[in-house]
Amino acid sequence: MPLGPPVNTEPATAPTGTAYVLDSSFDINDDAVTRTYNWVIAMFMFFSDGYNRSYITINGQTPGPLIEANEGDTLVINVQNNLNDNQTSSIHWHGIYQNGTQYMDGVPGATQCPIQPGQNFSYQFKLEQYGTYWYHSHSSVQYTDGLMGPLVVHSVDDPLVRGTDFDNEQVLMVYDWYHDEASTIVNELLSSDGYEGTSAAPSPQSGLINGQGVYDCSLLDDDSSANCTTPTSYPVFNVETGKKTRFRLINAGSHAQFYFSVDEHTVQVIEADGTPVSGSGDLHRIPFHNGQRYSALVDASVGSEGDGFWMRFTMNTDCFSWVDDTLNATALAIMRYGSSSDSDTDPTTSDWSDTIGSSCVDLDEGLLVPVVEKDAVDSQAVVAFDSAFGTISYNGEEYGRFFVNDTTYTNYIYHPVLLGVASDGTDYLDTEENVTYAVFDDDVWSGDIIVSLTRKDAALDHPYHLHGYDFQIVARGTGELSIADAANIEYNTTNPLRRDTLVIPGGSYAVLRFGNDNPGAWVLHCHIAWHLAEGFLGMVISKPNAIADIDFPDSVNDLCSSRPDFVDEDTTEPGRRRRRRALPPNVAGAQPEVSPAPKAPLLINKMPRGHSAWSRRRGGSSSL
Ligand SMILES: [Cu+2]
Repeated sequence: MPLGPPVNTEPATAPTGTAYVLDSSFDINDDAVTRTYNWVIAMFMFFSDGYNRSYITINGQTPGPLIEANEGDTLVINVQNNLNDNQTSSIHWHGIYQNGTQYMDGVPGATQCPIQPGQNFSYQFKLEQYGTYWYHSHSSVQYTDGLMGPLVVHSVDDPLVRGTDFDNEQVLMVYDWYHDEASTIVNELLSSDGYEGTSAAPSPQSGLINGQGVYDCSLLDDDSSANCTTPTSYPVFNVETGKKTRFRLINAGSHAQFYFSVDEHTVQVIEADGTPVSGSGDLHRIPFHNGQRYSALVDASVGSEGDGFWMRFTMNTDCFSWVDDTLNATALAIMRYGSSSDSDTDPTTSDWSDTIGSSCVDLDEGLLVPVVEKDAVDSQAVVAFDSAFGTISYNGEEYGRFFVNDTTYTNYIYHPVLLGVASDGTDYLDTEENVTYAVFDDDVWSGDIIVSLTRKDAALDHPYHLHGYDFQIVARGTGELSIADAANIEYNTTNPLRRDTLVIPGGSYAVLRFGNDNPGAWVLHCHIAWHLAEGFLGMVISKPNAIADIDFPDSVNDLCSSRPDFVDEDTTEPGRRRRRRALPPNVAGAQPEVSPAPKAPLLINKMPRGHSAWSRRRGGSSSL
């Protein structure tokens, strides 16, 4: 199929109105069906928060279409990549186990080769879980530019029942937004100069809620403000007077942890990353970080028909290394009683008085008790991941990178590890030294992953996401936890919280226990898109012998064989390591400059104490 224009000039659309409202007519008792979606990925201009720039869209929409299905259904998503400039793509289904369809996890370099421009790939998998999930590109930083959307799975087994526990449902996708394209930011971030002079993750400009926001253009200098028109109204979300709404919160962001609150309304958390929970009590604010989801129950019994209350989505800037003065840190929306979409009458309500936390941490897990109880079983294997920020030297220049167990992830997108292990067994891992692996053998049915943020990465907090599983958080603590010491600590094995994304604060560790029952190559990474781009990823290999028995569909093998001849087999991603001005022009048919392939051992220089990248950390310590 021929590609369209590089950027479509007509504006993209946001999922306004009822696009993300779950309809009560959706029958969760239906027999299992196959649901088919046809998506075209392309770039459109848009101005969601008032600032005009390009977005990566699905069928012209950003964020993308809601997928709503029942447990037991099979999803078929035909993805047509119509991006130009040789941009390959992929879609990852965040939190979906993919047990038996490991090659559909959507991670180039781990579970598949990427989808070529002009190519169509069909993701097909069965849903064997329920809850609030989302999907996003796992190619470069495309999701930061808008290529993502919500995925909600119902089940007759879900203890949270519409009509009993809540009356209405609404998805709220919330994310930090950048006025520079993410591809531009990441190219500079990975260069020796960094972005805005630093290799620390960038500060966003605003927050979007379901693709809508209000940016104060006066924060920009004259050059940029010519491209910016401050919107005159806020997004409106309706609630039924006297009824309970389940807001399915998804942090689809790339850096910012958000606090969610509604003026004069307490909220209860009833689901965390697909796990129904109880015990949160009445909260004023809910913090949620990149990749995390919560269902927040709001009882519309405070006001009366037509009343409006501010909904606040406030970034926790304590999670940032530096804050730009162009940041609008709070995204506002109007929660309006009844069906009026009036966006002209602003609420006059006041925020809760409790301050936004001064640390970058999860909602207390003690408040999130799984309703479907599951005690942790003893683990038979334990691995330890630590992380570090440092630099690599290449051709006389220094580049800021993250390291997991002293290896900075270099993603060879045409060497998917799953396919390599399937053909060569774990010997394959000895030939690919671009990532840290942890192998959980076939006879292990429960494993522990220790993640420590202490040794050389004690200054930052990271939201960790594991693919292929949810895990039980069986321990947290301060300092570093070695494998030897892990035998001597106390574990919380009584119905611990299960989730797939957690925040690990700097200077601490967490122990993640998982059932090793899903053969595959599962990435474990920081969900801050910028940290991932800088190499913050390790890999968990589950049941290597079972991987050898996987029967790959032809379509998956074809992705690898359809690499064009002019594209190097050792292409890495994200590429284009040079400064923006030095980048070669994107000529049709030409491949952007490939990153140097650091297969030889790299000289690793740990970043010295007080380096400028961290000394800009706002209000925090700069010590490493
Ligand atoms: Cu991180």
